[in-house]
Amino acid sequence: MTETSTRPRVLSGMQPSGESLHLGNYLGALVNWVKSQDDYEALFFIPDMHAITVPQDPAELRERTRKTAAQYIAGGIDVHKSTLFVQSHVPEHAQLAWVLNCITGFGEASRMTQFKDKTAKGGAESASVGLFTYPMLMAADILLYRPHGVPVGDDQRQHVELSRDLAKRFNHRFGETFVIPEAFIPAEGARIYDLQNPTSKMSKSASGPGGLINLMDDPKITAKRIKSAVTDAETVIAHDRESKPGVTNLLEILSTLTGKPVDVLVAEYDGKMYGHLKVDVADAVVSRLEPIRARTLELLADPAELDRLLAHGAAKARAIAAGTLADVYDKVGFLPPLGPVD
Ligand code: AQP
Repeated sequence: MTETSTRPRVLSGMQPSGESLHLGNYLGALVNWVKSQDDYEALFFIPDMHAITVPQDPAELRERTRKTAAQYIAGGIDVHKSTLFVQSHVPEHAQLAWVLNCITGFGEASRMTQFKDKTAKGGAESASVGLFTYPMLMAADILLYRPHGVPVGDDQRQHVELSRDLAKRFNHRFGETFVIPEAFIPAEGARIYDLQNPTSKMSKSASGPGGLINLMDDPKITAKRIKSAVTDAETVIAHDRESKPGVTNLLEILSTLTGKPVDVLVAEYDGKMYGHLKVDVADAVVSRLEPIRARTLELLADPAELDRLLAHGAAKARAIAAGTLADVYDKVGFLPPLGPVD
């Protein structure tokens, strides 16, 4: 047993599906991950198998997987404290996902809103079966490590709920196996909205370039996008998600970055113009993201070292995952394979 194994465990991941993580990924997830490292035994992974639920260019995917790992580290993940690995390096994820697929109802899987959202444009008929079964792979990602908490943004609440249901169902049918995980959703930053369409969440795949703040963008572009954010025809700086979604999003971003409660900010901006708020948000975002961007570029300059860190993380992850999978295979009644035979 390692010294860290006495602490409760958390696990989370972010898809390498874009050129960069965005501000929603950072404030909704990464900031919380970094905080969790002292109190929890933390595992963070790059879900490349989730990324291929929609078409990916193979060379780009490999590059983005490294880039995502570098952004985790640059954003504060300490590989000496936490386990950092790539999902496809740990085959137990796919193996457990199959078992979970077999205890999930088709109707239950059909109720997952992310699948509905992601197929709203193109239609479900042309979506991959992998996109449909994504939540069961995510449940496998989580349950393999028997974590107590899963630090995610608000949009992942339903998927964590499914993981809980599947864990309870499996335990009930086959005997105590999985820990029932909690979603750890931050009080602030849980949902960052698109700058041009502030009623939709900021998203790598769904947001147009003007709506996104990427960790890897040039700071000048970041500042320009914030200054061009959609607000409303009024002039009062107030927090109201229904009638002032654009201003509310900017206030929430500033509050999360500065630690000042939104009502304190609203009082400070009394009588000021939207332009003042935008300049302050742009300064706060740029000064937080710029060092992360610079460190990411440094890390990417040595891909062999990144690959070495990821291989080390995968070995640590497999040591846990293999034990859970063996337990699951035994409980569902799979015949254990003999070792090598003559
Ligand atoms: N807008 C957001 N606000 C707060 N948190 C967010 N997260 C994502 N968008 C926001 C959180 O980031 C983590 C990783 O998400 P992901 O990349 O694995 O998948 P996602 O949630 O589907 O993110 P995107 O940007 O929408 O990616 P695409 O477009 O590729 O699907 C999760 O914890 C999520 O809650």
